[in-house]
Amino acid sequence: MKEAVARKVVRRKDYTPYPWEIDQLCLRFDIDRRITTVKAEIQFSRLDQAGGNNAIVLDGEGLELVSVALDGRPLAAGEFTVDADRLLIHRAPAKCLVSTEVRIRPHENTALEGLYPSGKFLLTQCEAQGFRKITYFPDRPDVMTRYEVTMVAERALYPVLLSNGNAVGNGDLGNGRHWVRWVDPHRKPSYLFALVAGDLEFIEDQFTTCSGRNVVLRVYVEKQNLDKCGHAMKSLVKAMQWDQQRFGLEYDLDIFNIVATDDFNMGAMENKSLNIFNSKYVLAKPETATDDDYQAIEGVIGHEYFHNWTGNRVTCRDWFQLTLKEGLTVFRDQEFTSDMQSRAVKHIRDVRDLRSRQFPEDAGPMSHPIRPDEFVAINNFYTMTVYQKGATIIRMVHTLLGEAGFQKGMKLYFHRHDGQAVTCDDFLAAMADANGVDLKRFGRWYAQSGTPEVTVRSEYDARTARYTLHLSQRTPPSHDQASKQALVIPFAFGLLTPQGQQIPLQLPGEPGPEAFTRLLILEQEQQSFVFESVPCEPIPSLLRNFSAPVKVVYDYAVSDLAVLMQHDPDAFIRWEAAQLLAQAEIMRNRDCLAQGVEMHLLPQLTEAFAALLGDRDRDPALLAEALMLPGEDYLAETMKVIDVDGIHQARQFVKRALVMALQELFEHVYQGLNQGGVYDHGATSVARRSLKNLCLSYLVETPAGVSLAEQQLAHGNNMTDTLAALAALVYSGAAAAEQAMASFESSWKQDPLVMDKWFVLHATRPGADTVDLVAALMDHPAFSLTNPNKVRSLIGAFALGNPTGFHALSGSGYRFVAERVIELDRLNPQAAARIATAFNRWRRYDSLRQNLMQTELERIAATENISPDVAEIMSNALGKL
Ligand code: 0A1
Ligand code: ZN
Repeated sequence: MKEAVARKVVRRKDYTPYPWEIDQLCLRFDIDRRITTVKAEIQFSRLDQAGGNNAIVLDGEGLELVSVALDGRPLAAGEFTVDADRLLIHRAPAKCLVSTEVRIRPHENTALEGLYPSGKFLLTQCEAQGFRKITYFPDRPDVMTRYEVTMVAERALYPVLLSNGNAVGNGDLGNGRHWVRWVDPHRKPSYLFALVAGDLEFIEDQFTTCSGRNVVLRVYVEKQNLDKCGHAMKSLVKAMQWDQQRFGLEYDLDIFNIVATDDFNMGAMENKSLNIFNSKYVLAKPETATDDDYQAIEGVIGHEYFHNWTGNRVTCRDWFQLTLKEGLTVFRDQEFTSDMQSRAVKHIRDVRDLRSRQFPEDAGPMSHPIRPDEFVAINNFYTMTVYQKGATIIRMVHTLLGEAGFQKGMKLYFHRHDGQAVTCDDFLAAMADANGVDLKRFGRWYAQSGTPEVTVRSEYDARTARYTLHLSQRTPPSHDQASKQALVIPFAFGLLTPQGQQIPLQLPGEPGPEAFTRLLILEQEQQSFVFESVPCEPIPSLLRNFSAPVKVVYDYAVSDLAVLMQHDPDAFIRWEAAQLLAQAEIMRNRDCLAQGVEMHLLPQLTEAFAALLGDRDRDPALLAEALMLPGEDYLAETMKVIDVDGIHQARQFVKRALVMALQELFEHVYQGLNQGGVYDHGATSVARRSLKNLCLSYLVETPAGVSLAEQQLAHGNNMTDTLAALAALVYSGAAAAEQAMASFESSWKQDPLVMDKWFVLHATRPGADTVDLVAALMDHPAFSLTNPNKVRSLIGAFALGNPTGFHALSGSGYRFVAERVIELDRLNPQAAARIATAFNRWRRYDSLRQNLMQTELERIAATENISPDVAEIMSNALGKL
């Protein structure tokens, strides 16, 4: 149901504390799919000494109020006011009990916030502001209290009744109904409340914490999925162990439950001891899940579990501080994955993701600092910036302080703030105080939006053997901030000889060289660094390990990139050099196209790729990353006016030309890795599969490669190989693709998560006519506009992951997506707003496309009753440069 509430701009500077403390909240749910009754008893104490009678303001949306009482006395009309988004009790004593009864209608809830149905069960989603759709309450993260929750329901339909904390009692009511009571001893904000009711089954394990607490671990799913929970459970145990070892953090209750649902707006939710997951991040078996799925499950399970300390025990004062818990928890889950898998591969993938999705966000109309200053719909701020850039900023703190210093800071943070709702400044203060350093200037990263550019110049004086590095920084103005300040940029740096040897680095005044990598701190607009005793004109190795979220501007000679790619000690730099070589070659060919010159491949890239493919000592997973051509979205960002078709054609050309030149090598590597055998998903096998399938993605451009893909499809015993072969066929436009897709569909039509992959492949097939297929697939029996996974896989993948389809010159892609945004907005504003961001970069295209997109933006914006979520995206996109 669409909200009737028109939201206004909320500003960080307007924060005021809630004037009441809440000692306890007792909830009683009478569960029914059509009408659920919620009774709440809230124990209030006034925080100031104001005495006398004060008003109490409670949030509430879409609730049918049955009664409200103060200290047991029903209130008469005139003693309270109810409007669309709150309940106001006019006069209340300094200590009082407010009792309310409301009715809600879960089966009408398609927004998937509050209490809603999924399959045959019911569940809740309260972050950020969903609790107010369940009962009247101060629904803000700085109001923390203890919860006692009683659920009553029909036993046959709802045998399992879960909430936060420990189950303390249950009983039968005789009439086919039963009840269960849960008490959570930890005070928590309302966004961490959860409830699940239905016919679910579970797998169980046990974990004994470092201080000897026995914890029961359960993963609840619908019956048909019981065979796909093992990996999630293993991941949970690993996460619990890792948090103890690396952060010294222990679990704090006797039970930890995970529930998987097919209907979820996001990845998962960290509700206290009752995590709720999109089934995409729980369910896996080799036949249905890819290696990437396995890794994502481990990462998301880790992420939600780690929130128990970074988010739940210490939470956010207000929603502007979202990155306090999210940036920090993403950093923690990245470290977890790095410790469990390959650190270098994880970092490279995160950088690729940041550059292709966060950098554009930071340069577009929704640009915001990791700690935003204002919002209309908070749900629009669960962004790449708050999460991924936020994590990179935590990573810089880690780089500056080192692991030991960072852990000291974390200890002090928990010591000071356990049980509190705090701010990003509190976090930085703990880090600074624990280490005796000043992070005030560093704190600008929280306040400033946009991606800084670091321009590099250098000179070498052979006579004095001195090398001078000049760094200057500039952050382009953004729509939200006209002028920018200099930031503290940790810039990891090294030098190589033209033969690829490392040069030890010595700064003036130092008795001798100290290291091969130096962490330079750029904090002024311009700074120069001199290195002594440099024996020859060196090659600079810039921003090793991607030590800051910046763009480096430096014009490398192609020959220098080849040296860096082969010899730099830093895996990120080797990868980056290969990417820069490929990027240069693609963009040069794009220019050829634009000038009507025939496209052609220069030998350097072929030589570089031949060297990579022939390198037997390299980790295959890293090789696969290096050989993957930069994505079209990333390349697009390098152009002033984005040439959608030119980029696509040039990238395709380079890919084909590479495999023509290196077919034997690609085949040799492919065959060497394609040895069949029993499937396992240990790190070595995963790495080998990733290189093998990367080779296949090139080879499929040749007739021989098409048959390899067909064979792999016929004989594959796992979804990684199957999907890679299928994708190769689809993206290369092979004639065999259609039949392969049809037979995949008939094998998997009953499995929603596998069908999502099938929808994505259809939706991302390049070409102006893909929109027709996408439109037709909306009628497919496996598709549903009310299911966010389906919407993301078909419409989202098309709008955000298919440049030549979405930006088709006829405008058909734009029109289709705009219509879906409008349609979806009536069901699920949060999901609609995400799709609507596909139009954000409209001003970066040619004038024809700009006009077409503007028309659609205006049409969406003018739609009657558009949600505040979509309205905010539209007004930013249209209003500001
Ligand atoms: N806190 C969750 C993300 C999340 C946010 C909003 C949701 O519903 C509107 C659901 C989940 C996380 O970081 O995993
Ligand atoms: Zn999170």
